[in-house]
Amino acid sequence: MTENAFAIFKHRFPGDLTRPFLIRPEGAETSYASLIETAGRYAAALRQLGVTKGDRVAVQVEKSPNAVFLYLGCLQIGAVYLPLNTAYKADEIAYFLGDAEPRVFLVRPETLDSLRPVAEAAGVAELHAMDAEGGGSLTDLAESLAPITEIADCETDDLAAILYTSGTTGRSKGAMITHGNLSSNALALQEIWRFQPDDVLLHALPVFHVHGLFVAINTTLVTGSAMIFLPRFDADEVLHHLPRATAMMGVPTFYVRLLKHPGFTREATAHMRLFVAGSAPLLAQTFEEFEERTGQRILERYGMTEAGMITSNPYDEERRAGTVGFPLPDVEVRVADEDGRILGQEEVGVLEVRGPNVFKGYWRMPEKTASEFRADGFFITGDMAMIDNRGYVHIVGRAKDLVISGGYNVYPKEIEVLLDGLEGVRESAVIGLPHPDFGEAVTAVVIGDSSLEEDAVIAAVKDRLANFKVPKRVFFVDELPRNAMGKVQKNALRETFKQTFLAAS
Ligand code: MCA
Ligand code: AMP
Repeated sequence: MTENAFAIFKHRFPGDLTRPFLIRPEGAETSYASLIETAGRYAAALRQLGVTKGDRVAVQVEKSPNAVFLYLGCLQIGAVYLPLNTAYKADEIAYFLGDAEPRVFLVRPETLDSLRPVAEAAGVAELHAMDAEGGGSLTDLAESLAPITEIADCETDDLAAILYTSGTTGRSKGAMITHGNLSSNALALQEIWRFQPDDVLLHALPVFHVHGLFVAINTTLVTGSAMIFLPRFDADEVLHHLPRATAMMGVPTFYVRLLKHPGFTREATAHMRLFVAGSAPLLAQTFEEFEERTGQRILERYGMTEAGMITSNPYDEERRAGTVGFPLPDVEVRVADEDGRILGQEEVGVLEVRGPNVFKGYWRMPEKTASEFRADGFFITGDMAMIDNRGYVHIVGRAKDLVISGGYNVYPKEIEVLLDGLEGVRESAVIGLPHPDFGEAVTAVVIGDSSLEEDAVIAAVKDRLANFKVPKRVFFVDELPRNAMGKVQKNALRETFKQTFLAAS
């Protein structure tokens, strides 16, 4: 049997294909039969555009049901799905297209003209638009064609998707995700989180990252269950749709915002069986407030683009605040020092992971890939962790210089390079500061001419960076704190400015 993830999902669809897969906010439902048909039409459209197995299909569109069916159509023909955050600006897109060389690039109608030269420069053969409702030239083509029913034969190791993640050097890396990565993770999550066909997942995450795309959608697909598909997170909307849901997945900011809502009560959540949190650390305070308010314990899990979901708190046993639980079935984790020496329980080091969830490597970066794997196949996550004497994994910090804001990753180097290029800036250091809503907020500390102003610096980078990467504050200093090696001490800067976003809350 093929190892194509779509085939593995489809094998688990409900016997009764009229059952709902996707429920829109206004109530319209799309059945599993309709999913199969629409994905098959997109598969046919991609074929018509010359897409063959292994070709990349880059997509920067609004969240819509059709965007999901297109993703599934890609899997079906063995094409490589390349989702891009809608916040990315033309400069960022130019890099991804140049690196991944997709055959097709699907954009929003409003960016079609501005991205055309970018796509042409990268040699993209087919540029199409998809609107917020999922309509446009590619959908028109899909609707004019008969759906493809066959599923491309794929091995576990064949590429299913490329997801870009920034790096400590400032250059983004395309994580190569395989069919085996997708199916193994979805099946493991279904099992450990006890998904059942009558579950209804409230889906309010974006669908261009692992959390909203793979964790939420693929787990639903292998269960044959339904999801309520909201275009974005909005606390009022979530509360409105909660009565019909049984489970929800979110970044910590979702739960912080829900707890601010007076309607988020024990009664409103009494029928829910599961709230999952991840993508960024969930504060123990949020976990506790949530339990006080609803009587339920959020289930926190831990993952990353390169390895999907890695660990999870248990469903039945104790869910412990400040921990991310145990490795998923078939996944091994260990804590090691910088030289790869394996450490014991309760010792802090870098977390390493091995298993069917771990990606194949970085696209066209064999050396970078080699440097992030140990000889025995463990991937070095860059997260500082400790495994306690009960086996719970604690993420205690990051060895990598990374800021996570509202669940989105921001690598300081990328912003520092831009800031350093501005007239009047001599040097910059970008840090994450505690923020009551986003968890961490991107902040720049700059040495430069006395004529520099905060608003002007922010305005100068805004057009070139996704909005979540834009510094929320810029501070000017005469010098940056350094260690004996001359390296900027970001811990000292974080300490100096730590009250910035907390004071006003
Ligand atoms: C929006 N803004 C942000 C963020 N989002 N700034 C910093 N961090 C953010 N995450 C900007 C907006 O552009 C706007 O700025 C201002 O902040 C306020 O916007 P607001 O309306 O509050 O934002 P929102 O539309 O409500 O979005 C916040 C959000 C969203 C709902 C938390 O960021 C979100 O959906 N995050 C989920 C991210 C996610 O799915 N991560 C999973 C990655 P301005 O007015 O200046 O434009 S996968 C992963 O990490 C691994 C694998 C894992 O373990 O899951
Ligand atoms: P990404 O590169 O977007 O896939 O983000 C992955 C990173 O998010 C991980 O390497 C961690 O640093 C962080 N992360 C994800 N889940 C958690 C969690 N539950 N607790 C702490 N950090 C997390």
